[in-house]
Amino acid sequence: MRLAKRASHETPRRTRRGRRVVGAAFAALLGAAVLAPAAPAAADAPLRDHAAQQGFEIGAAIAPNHLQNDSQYADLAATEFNAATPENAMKWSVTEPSRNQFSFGQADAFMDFAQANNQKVRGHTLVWHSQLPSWVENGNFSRSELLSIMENHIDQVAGRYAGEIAYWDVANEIFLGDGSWRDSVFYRTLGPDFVAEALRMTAEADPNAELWLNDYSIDGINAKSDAYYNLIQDLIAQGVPIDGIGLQAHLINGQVPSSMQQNIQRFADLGIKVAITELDVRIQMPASQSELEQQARDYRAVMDACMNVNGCIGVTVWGVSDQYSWVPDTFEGQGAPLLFNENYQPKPAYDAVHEALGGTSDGGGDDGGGDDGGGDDGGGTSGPCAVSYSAANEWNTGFTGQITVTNNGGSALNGWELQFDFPSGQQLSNGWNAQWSQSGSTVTATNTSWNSTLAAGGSVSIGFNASHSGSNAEPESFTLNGQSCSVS
Ligand code: G2I
Repeated sequence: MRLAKRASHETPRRTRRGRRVVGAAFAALLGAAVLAPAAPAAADAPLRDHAAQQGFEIGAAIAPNHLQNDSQYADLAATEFNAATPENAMKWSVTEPSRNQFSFGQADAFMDFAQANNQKVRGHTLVWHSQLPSWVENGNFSRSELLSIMENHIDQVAGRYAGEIAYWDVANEIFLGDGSWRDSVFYRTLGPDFVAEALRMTAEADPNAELWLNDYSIDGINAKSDAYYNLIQDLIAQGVPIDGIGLQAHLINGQVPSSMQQNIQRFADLGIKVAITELDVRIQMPASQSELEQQARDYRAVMDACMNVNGCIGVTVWGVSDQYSWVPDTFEGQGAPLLFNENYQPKPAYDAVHEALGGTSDGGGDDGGGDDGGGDDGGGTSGPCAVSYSAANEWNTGFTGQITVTNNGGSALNGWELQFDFPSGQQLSNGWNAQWSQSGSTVTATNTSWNSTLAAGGSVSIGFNASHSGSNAEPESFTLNGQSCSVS
């Protein structure tokens, strides 16, 4: 039963402009620095530029204390990521350490940074058995008292940032490895219902936020992810609001579950969104070069598993650099789990994520400012369009193809169609960022509703999976809206 909602909040919310307004204002001020770039992202552009071109989110867990004390950390957090999760700043122990005494200094600092950098925010987290202050964890509450404590907490925290948070991790880590319910004050006092209650309370506190569940070790198909699959089906059947499931993906080097993409797909097939919310890949220290290369392959596999499924909206790494990761504090002798090392240098894993997003790591084509569309600069950007094609990831019987199409004409295309022929019998199986079809050897990729405009000088990155039977020659020519493109 829902409790009556209080008429007003105890602590007045700070007056905030809505995120979108803030975003637009900053975008107007800062131009390309914060906008999804209209011009093609240079090959070596930051992750977020490539991600933006694909409508994909690449996020990091961010800690406000490091933002203040470490400018390298703050720079990378701002320039590389278009999404952000507060690593600890919005947890219960930080926001409501004593009953009904709220403290938002860290959470506000985090929000200010994310908004200044036009980053989509994942609120983390409202109801979790861990990082609970002892007054909650050890309280002996009646059902109605705990419901009112939960409602007040959600109301104050989610309400404060209403309209500014894209996704809330409403309930975190509610199941154990065997798929049974985890013991917590919430489960003990309220039974499994606490999840539906928390989802409804959050919907009321912030009607614009998407409502997500989140957990670790549910990256592949197993008893624990089955429990979420069943719970989410039940919630949907009961009309409880639920928008997404976060797979944390705290992984061990070399151990990406083989069923990860299939698992993501089954949740997406339920009609909810999926994201990788806390990715890191830990290595037994000291990390050798070959372990770092294995780690890069793992990052790539996770990126591909998400990007290959419509409905998997983004990947967030759990920290900016190896410098401050939670891993060495928790797993003795293990570390180096992130994209940048402790000196903020990009690791092979960074290149792997960069390539998965459509960037390259060969530095092969930074033309700085796009083409003016008029003259022939003799550098391969003449003609109405340019295509770069790569068989990014090849195995015995198949491969992933990545294509970047650039409009070198002087005006925007409103609607586009790319065609090419597979030369050696390859067969398309699925694709993304375009509508894909194959007839005989001819493959056609047509714009989706959200990338139908291809600006003058703009580019779009699209991709597909296809099978081959041993030989995988690359297509030699491409047309865009019937006009032949230069190929690189
Ligand atoms: O444990 C890894 C993650 C698993 N999923 C939920 C996440 O919220 C969780 O994040 C970690 C943070 O990365 C750590 O930074 O959650 C830990 C707490 O369970 C965080 O650790 C805490 C330490 O336990 C505290 O001693 C410390 O004061 O971080 C605090 C702030 O640095």
